[in-house]
Amino acid sequence: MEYTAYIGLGSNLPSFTGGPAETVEAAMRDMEKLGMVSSRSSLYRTAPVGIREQPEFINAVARLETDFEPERLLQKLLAMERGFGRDRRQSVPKGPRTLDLDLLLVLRGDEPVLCKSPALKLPHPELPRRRFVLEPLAEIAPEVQHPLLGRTMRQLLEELSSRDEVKRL
Ligand code: PH2
Ligand code: MG
Ligand code: MG
Repeated sequence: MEYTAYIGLGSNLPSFTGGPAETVEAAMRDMEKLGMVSSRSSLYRTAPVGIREQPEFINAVARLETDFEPERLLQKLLAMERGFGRDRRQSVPKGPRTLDLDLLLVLRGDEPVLCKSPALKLPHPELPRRRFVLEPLAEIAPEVQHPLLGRTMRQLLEELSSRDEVKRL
């Protein structure tokens, strides 16, 4: 398939499938509709970053092989979020959500896709700062390079100063 996409999953509210862990598991299975999930991280229980007064998150990362180009894939992921009950009109940015699917990094063959449109930034600008992303990402893609920083995911994790609480389940 043409693209390899690393997708961050997050949930801190229940959905029709169950609690956040069940929701993330169900979303991983649902992603098979968009291509082939060729790798997935463990689940991580993580302390909320940004707005601290909200429930703990379950986070994970999946690697998806897909023929959808990144903007199209993003539309598909946003539709999946809605399918799990997320309503962006009635929620606070960075606040509690049933399902968050973030495009972190996309490769076309071996070449990273760079994107700076209002709707989509690739690689995800927050990736190097977020332990709840880097822990699961480094678990499945330790040697993958960040295309702008020239550091592998393992190195970015090692160099991360934030000590946000992240527990592998
Ligand atoms: N997502 C946010 C804001 N804060 N904190 C954790 N632990 N996990 C998340 O996925 C998360 C967050 C906005 O997308
Ligand atoms: Mg997010
Ligand atoms: Mg998001």
